[in-house]
Amino acid sequence: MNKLYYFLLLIASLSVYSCDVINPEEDIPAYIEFEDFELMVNGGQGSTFEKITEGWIYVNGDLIGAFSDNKPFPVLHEGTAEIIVDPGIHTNGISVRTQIYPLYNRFTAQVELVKGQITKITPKFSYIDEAVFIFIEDFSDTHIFSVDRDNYPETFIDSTNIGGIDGTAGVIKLDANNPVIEVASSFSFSELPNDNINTSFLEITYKTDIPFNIGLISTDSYGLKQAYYSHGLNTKQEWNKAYLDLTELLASVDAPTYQVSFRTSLPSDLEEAFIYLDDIKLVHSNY
Ligand SMILES: [Ca+2]
Ligand SMILES: [Ca+2]
Repeated sequence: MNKLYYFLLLIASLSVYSCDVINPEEDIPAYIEFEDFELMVNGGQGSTFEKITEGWIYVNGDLIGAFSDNKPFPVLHEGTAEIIVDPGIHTNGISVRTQIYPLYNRFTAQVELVKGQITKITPKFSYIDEAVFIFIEDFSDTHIFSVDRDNYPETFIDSTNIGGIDGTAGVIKLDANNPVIEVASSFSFSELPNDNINTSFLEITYKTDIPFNIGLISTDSYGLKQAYYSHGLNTKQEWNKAYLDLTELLASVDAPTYQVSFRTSLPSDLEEAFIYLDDIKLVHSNY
């Protein structure tokens, strides 16, 4: 018994000793936690509502990884550190397609990191200086989505004051008598890049009872129109924001002008459905 006791004591003291060797004090990590991500806007850039899902963080030049908010993560740095955070989004509303949003600036800051402690930060992003806004539709006045392309005059985008994210919102109502909508912008836009280098995004804030499609209607030099419904968004009961990447579509179609359009139809198992839209921004870079 005594022998066993001393043997265990020896093991215990050895393991304490070896812990000190294997895990020297320097290896206790400091933690960083994103409390939130915020968008700052200037006049003419629409609302501050964003859907930044991850921050891609560098600490003193080392890429640590991509982290969502309210989840502390360890970093093996301490003291004053330079951090850079790039804004991660789910491109086209699809969670498996994460990328850094090219139209927002990266966030830089100096932070104090302390071993065993969580440093909380709220990265604040803004649009890059090279961002060009083709239009912003906030539904505060007569809106641009007035071209009715379906055979149902009763389906259109109306305005509503339902608790939106930014005042008045647009609303589409479908029911059994009026089950289809296809609307396009009354303006055609010609200044969109087709070089596949500058990026073009349609940002859209929405909540919807049913999936709907979003796309572009091109008009070629002979005046012929062609619809490309390149994107779809699924049912969302809470306000959500999607960043729809139009860059490749614009490069492949390469038409002189485009309208932005929406379409959907009522599924047969529903009696009615509502789609709410707001803060729609067509924005591209211009390097
Ligand atoms: Ca609004
Ligand atoms: Ca209609």
